[in-house]
Amino acid sequence: MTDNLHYRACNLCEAICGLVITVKDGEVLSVKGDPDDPLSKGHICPKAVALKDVYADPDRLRTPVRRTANGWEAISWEEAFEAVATGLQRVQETHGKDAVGVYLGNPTVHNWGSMLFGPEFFRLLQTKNRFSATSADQLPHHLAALLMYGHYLSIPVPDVDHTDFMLILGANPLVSNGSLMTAPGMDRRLKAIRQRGGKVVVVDPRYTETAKAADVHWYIKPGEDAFLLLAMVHTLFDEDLLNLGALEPLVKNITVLQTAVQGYAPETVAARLGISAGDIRQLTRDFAAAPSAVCYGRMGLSTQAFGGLCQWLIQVLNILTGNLDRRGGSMFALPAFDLVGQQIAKGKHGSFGRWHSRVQQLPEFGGELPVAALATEILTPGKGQIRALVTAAGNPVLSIPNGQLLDEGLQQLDFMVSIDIYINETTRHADIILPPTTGLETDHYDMIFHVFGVRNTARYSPALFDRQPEQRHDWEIFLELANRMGRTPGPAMRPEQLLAYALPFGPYAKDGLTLEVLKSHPHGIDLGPLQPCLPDRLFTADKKIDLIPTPFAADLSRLNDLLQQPDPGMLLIGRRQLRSNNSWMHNSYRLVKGRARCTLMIHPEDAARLHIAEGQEVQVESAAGSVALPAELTTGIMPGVVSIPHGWGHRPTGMRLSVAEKYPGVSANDLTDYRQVDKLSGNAVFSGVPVSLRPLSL
Ligand SMILES: Nc1nc2c(c(=O)[nH]1)N[C@H]1C(S)=C(S)[C@@H](COP(=O)(O)OP(=O)(O)OC[C@H]3O[C@@H](n4cnc5c(=O)[nH]c(N)nc54)[C@H](O)[C@@H]3O)O[C@H]1N2
Ligand SMILES: Nc1nc2c(c(=O)[nH]1)N[C@H]1C(S)=C(S)[C@@H](COP(=O)(O)OP(=O)(O)OC[C@H]3O[C@@H](n4cnc5c(=O)[nH]c(N)nc54)[C@H](O)[C@@H]3O)O[C@H]1N2
Ligand code: SF4
Ligand SMILES: [Mo]
Repeated sequence: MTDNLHYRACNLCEAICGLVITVKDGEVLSVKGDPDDPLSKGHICPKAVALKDVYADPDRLRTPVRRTANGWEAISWEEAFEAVATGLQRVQETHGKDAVGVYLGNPTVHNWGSMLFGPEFFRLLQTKNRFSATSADQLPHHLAALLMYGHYLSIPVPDVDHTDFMLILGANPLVSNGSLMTAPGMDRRLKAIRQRGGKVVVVDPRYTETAKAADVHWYIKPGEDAFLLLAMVHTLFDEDLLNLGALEPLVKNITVLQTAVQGYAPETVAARLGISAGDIRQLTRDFAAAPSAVCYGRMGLSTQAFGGLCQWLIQVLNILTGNLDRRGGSMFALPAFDLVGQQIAKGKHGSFGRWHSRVQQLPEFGGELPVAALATEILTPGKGQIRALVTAAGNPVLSIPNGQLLDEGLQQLDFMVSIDIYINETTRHADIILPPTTGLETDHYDMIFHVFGVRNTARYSPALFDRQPEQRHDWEIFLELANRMGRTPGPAMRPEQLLAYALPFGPYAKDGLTLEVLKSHPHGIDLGPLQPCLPDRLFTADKKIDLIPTPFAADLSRLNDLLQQPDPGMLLIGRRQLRSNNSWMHNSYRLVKGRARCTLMIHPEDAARLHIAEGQEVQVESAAGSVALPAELTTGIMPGVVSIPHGWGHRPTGMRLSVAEKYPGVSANDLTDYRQVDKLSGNAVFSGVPVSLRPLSL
């Protein structure tokens, strides 16, 4: 057989980079960036090569397994489906529908089969106990989008390729490769802003890779961003810098907003922030004066106690300066598979607060409850207690607050099933694991991340390798589970057929975009830069943007309470790493080899005060638990703040991850606390967790 070139989009993260893969005799020889992809233009990161490791990983499950007293035993799909249906039905018959919980992890949104076929199965389960990684991540963005633009996915993205001023808070796209901003190659894009005379400002408790690529970096104490943003909005009013432009007729409640921000003059909050009032005012003036500007905030802003307020205020800043829906500002993408348009056509906008979690009283969003409530819903007896769990593409033991507590909860369940490719920290508790195909074995069209593209593009990727007869795709698993849970039996359209069906109703049908056209463009198709679309794509009932929706206004009093609270001492934040992908790619040797990366970053001043030396083991303790890991002294972190990357903490036993087990690290989520949440949205808090440190003897 000769070398074969295969083009596909990487579905590991939001950047959806185009790849060129060389294959010979069923083996991947190389994975490179595709220079002809209109969005990624050749960009690639080290994880893409690991797609080949996941494909070939001997630890990966390819047939269903059942946990027995003597270890895991392979079973047939028929046996597995039967056991799952029986297990779930038995629990629901005895304890009610809500006794079955569901947790969906991050790769769900990177897998169109799961996106298309999962919902019917979950609907048939009829449980209110649904959870997903959303509430450990971007829930505050959805809340702001729902309350201001009328659909929870109407999240504007920075028009990075045309902006003159980018203010980045709590995001590190040079490592994460961008999030809620599908923008592969952010190093190149940020450089281009500066080359055309623009400016990049980063606000982050760490001097991150992105901060290094910016013109200006400010440190900020974790969890204080809402004060900075309020002071900036205050300054816009105070110094008459408002410039709504075309947005003027679309906004409402501007005077209510002005009154609400009156108490937050830069001079009032400066001392608390450690940023001078003059600097805050000047930043606001520069932002307002730039021909175009965009404020963007990601994980560092969402996963803090005031995530909701932060994401609302970012919208406000962009709107009041006329930068929403303007070239170079904050714009809405228009994807070929128009998920938002399709949902609006069905009258679906999203929902918030229709019910609350039983124990912690956290609000529902989009039919889901916050993950911070999952462990207590399993562990607290009473009506509505979760007694069986379905996990799909998730590893909550490592990814939700107080993972240790969840680990205990999972041991008490009557029944658990996981749809996953690995036996890991979470799935080791399952009774049955149903393993799907993954990565190179799946065809792919990105249903979600084109919604957040900084440019409109479309790309269909066929599977590189056929699935083996004994394997099943995620969508096939969900379809069969739905059949067993009461779906009207009968054939269903495959993902590819659903796409073929949807495109002729999509926004580019007029340009002749069909699946056939996509297939004949293996590098993807460029659909052009983002375009202004308001008020057409404003989905609120009155076609107005409320500048201060009531839930945000009400939450300001919780922020003000912070002013009375004593100094919490040392605060923990997280960090992402280029060669990690949340918790699940540490079984690829090429990604974990080298110096141990699960370290405690600490400023040398703090280290000296606490008698901690470089490399020394440090006991880190929070209200939730404690871990011990080596210190990494760096001036690239704010004094008073320490950082631990998440996704580590691999267990020594009970899993089938022979490489990851050798590079265990510790789990940051044994320190994060389910009781510390953004009470408004219910989102988990990973930034600003109070900790104490103690050096362990050398
Ligand atoms: N402390 C702290 N905690 C965090 C974060 C943080 O920054 N700090 N980040 C949060 C964020 S943003 C996120 S998104 C979550 C992620 O949280 P999770 O989604 O719970 O965790 P992942 O590590 O992404 O786990 C993915 C799982 O999917 C499986 N998998 C991989 N590919 C496939 C597939 O194709 N199909 C199926 N069915 N399964 C597959 C993997 O084996 C793994 O078990 O973590 C959150 N937790
Ligand atoms: N290599 C790699 N890429 C990834 C992932 C991965 O695990 N590895 N995960 C993917 C996922 S699921 C997601 S959601 C995205 C996330 O993408 P990003 O949000 O870009 O990634 P993070 O590194 O979490 O960036 C958060 C930043 O916020 C800072 N920060 C922490 N607390 C605060 C605070 O209180 N205020 C401010 N202003 N800043 C704060 C942190 O120091 C950090 O630099 O990345 C995706 N890409
Ligand atoms: S940046 Fe993301 S999409 Fe691009 S190659 Fe890396 S993992 Fe894949
Ligand atoms: Mo995420």
